[in-house]
Amino acid sequence: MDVGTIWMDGEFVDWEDAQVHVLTHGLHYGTGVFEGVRSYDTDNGAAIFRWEDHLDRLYQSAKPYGMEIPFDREELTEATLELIEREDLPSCYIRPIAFYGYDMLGLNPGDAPVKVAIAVWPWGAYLGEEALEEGVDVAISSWRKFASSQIPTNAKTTGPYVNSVLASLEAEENGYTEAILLNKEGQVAEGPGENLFLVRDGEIHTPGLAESNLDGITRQTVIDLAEERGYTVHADATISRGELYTADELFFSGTAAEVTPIRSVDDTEIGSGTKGPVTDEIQQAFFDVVESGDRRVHVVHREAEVAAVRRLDRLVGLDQLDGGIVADAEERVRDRVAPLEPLDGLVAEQVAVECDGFVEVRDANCRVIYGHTCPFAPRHQ
Ligand code: PPE
Repeated sequence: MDVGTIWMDGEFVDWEDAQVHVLTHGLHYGTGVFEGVRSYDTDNGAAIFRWEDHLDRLYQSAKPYGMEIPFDREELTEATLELIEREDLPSCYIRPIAFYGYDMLGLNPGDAPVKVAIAVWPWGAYLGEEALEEGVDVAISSWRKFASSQIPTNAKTTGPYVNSVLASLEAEENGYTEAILLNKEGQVAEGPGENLFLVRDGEIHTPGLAESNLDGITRQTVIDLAEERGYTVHADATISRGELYTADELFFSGTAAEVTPIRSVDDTEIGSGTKGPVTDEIQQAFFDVVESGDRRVHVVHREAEVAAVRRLDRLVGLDQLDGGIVADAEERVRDRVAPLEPLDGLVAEQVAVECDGFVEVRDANCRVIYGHTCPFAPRHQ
């Protein structure tokens, strides 16, 4: 991996120094939680897609394990932005991980320190560039997805990923690109690293979260995009194995996999055996959103943010900018971002506007140059 710097426990360290002790709790018992996030290179600079939601899930994943992540959202955000800048990787995959380090071995992590690291690296199409167009050949795994009564399936925990590893290995050994796992009851759960969608008679179905799958952020994005386009989406579906073979279309969703069509299951061709029209439309909509850097993407672009902060103290006519957006925004934005850079009295050629659920930075012509969400409003600001 051609990466120079990794952020670890509050510091930027060289690749070769990002090490842990061999008696690390997380290594022995899989007691770590992690995220997979993508940043896209957009006209507005590096845009980390739904970063706030990934942070939410990281902190939530830690809860069942009694793990207190000793860094707050701002610190992890700053570290990630700095890494992207240092590595000059506006388009990259981001891997934050928190795990129990070494104290004493034994199942209960007790006083083991919580270690945190973030790495960024270039990662192209997860299942291959061609897969995005042609679709992938998948097989039903003989391994079942672990049930949420055994291990929380809404947490992204390192250890349980051995389940996904087994399914992936088996699929590849048998000549398939990817697997689909059924849950304990024998219904469709998800892929080893993807959620699954089925199209039938123009309607879209995806296994509900009670089917022991991860609450995928891309899954929710796909649901939103499909509903916006007028599709009926059954997001609480129970899907039987048999329904897969007779589907009009199937596709995977995930941060790494993005929106990848499935062209066959167990050597049975799905629909026309290539990317179907609904998958195509959703895939297009997905890439439009993540690559455009528009307000529906959580754009986190340091240069723009810092520039905006610098110019805030000369803010004028704020409420005229966007049809009466709140006039007290100046104060709130100042509170939120002031620690990044001291205000230094530059001319107000850019302004920042914050109102319920989003932050925008506009240039002198009111063009949005930095935006934080809209339909996918972050739950935290
Ligand atoms: N299910 C599983 C089991 C899963 O690991 C992922 C993400 C998803 C669904 C989709 O979730 P989301 O990314 O929030 O839409 N898998 C990550 C890890 C892939 C890997 O090989 O590592 C990812 O896509 O980043």
